[in-house]
Amino acid sequence: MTDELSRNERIKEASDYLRGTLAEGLREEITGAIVEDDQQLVKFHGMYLQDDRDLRSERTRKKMEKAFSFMIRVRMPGGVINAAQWLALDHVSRTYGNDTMRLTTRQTVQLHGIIKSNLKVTLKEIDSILLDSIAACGDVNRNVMCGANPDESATHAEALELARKISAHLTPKTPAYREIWLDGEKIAGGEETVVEPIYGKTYLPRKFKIVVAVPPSNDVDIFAHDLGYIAIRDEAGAIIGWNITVGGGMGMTHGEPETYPRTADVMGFCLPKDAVAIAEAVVTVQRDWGNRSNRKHARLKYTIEDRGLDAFRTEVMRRSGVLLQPAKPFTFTSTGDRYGWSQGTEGRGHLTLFVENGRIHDVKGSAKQSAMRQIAKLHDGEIRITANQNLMVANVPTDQQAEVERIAREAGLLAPWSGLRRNAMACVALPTCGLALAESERYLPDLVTSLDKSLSAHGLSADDIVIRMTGCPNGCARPYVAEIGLVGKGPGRYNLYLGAAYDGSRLSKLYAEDVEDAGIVSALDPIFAAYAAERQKGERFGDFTIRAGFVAKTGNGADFHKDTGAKRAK
Ligand code: SRM
Ligand code: SF4
Repeated sequence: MTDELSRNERIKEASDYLRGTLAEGLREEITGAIVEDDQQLVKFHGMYLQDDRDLRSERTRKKMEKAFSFMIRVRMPGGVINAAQWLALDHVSRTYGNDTMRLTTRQTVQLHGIIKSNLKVTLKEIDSILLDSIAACGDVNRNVMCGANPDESATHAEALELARKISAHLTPKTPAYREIWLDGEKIAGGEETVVEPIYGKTYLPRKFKIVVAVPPSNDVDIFAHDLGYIAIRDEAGAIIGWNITVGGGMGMTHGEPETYPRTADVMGFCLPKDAVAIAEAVVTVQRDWGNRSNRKHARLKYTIEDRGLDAFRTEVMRRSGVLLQPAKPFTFTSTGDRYGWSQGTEGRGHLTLFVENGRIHDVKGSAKQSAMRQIAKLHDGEIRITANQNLMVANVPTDQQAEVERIAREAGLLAPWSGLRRNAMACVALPTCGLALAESERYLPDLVTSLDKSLSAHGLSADDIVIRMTGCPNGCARPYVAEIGLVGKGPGRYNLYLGAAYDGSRLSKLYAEDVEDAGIVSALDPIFAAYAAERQKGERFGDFTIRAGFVAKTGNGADFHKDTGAKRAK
């Protein structure tokens, strides 16, 4: 491995705190794109340059430029917004976007299809509702997630407060966003320490992700993230501190075993007053220790594998001045959402809705976007986005509950009967994702319909089984911590992974490679049959596939690629 800095490092260094030539590029009318270096920088402002891949070959044939547009990802700590903010995002998506809103696996909204000339007006509207897209992408701390569990209102409020504090503390301080997108006045550059006291000029070696979880729900999939906080409560239910997890991540590359998903380690316990200091120390250690020459080895998970957890913990304690205590016991039970109504305080209720793969739009027979608009006009409380690409209408007064439920039911937003569909997630993939090797969001719903026939034949239709699909191995729907993981290998072909834990604490293992889409049901049907016939009381599907010998148990990290260990014939 060479120590030469990666190209992205040079782009960041030369960017004058993320300005690059973005302002000039926006004025360039001859193309719908921006220059390559700015394509990297614009991510730090929460945007990606994309093109419609369905139109690529036709446009190439006609010698036309690709159908370029931008995706904007809003920053929304804990996924919580109010109804007025929802309505504004809905308006923006229909006025400047492609008439859809996409709820993401990290509790926010993506707007797709915004052409270059509409970027500023869109971001100004977003700014007017006190939201922004700063650091929603790029080599910085991203949207901080927080468990959405509706049954734990008081604890949720505390967890959300921590998520918001960490988000505010780690948001880049460069004025570039305001200058470029909101026509703010140019503020003269200063010394590095003044402009970005935490990140410095070259920010982090790679993206960085933080979550806050409230057991027993692991709805945020804490073990898939760089840094996590697990709420530890006393007998009365009050939070007495946080267990800290570090070094989780999903991304890998097919055929490159030195890249792998990894579940986070529990590093210790801290008191509430020290939680933000720990976040800053973890981030700065990664800033200084992370690999800046090889972007495929730059995430915190590799820093921890290379340096060891003990050395990392010692350095975090040294920098923060916090003495981490041994981790306290905790139990997670599931990663899914708790659908339907749950009771909040003061007679208010929370309704968790099912949004298939997070896509909010109006199509024939299902007007989800219009329905959500109606709900947001009726309801003056919160709307929460969950880490499972779902929505919660929170704090609904008793007299509005029946009407909210009626609107949701008519739009198909109530949870379905199928245990598989209730626990399914797919990443965006085609046509907007430039890295997709196979379909995901547009294919998983049909696959679930086919798998449901098989499950139903074995009497398993209502069983909660977690299935996740991604169009490439980057893992945006966290497929390696799903009981059934399908990862795109090429058009119509997927790798099938089995054996992850239902509570999100264990990675899966490769069961079958390069399965054609038509073969997925026949690969899984005999395993469903065996599960129905042989499972022990309460045994989860992921645990069963290991005990029954379909795959070996994955320990951690590099172990992921080791022998599948299958003892049972396919
Ligand atoms: Fe992701 C890149 C979509 C969550 C790992 N991800 C992308 C890009 C931006 C493609 C690109 O770089 O050009 C995708 C845009 C598709 C599109 O058209 O919208 C994309 N990622 C998504 C979303 C929208 C998937 C979804 O269906 O919800 C999620 C947005 C989250 C958010 O709101 O911030 C999303 N991405 C994730 C997650 C899950 C998570 O964070 O909990 C992961 C795995 C966890 C992790 O980071 O390890 C993830 N995305 C990646 C990676 C691989 C990173 C790595 O370490 O190797 C890439 C590619 C990269 O960074 O080079 C990527
Ligand atoms: Fe795109 Fe791959 Fe992420 Fe899916 S997993 S959205 S295909 S980068």
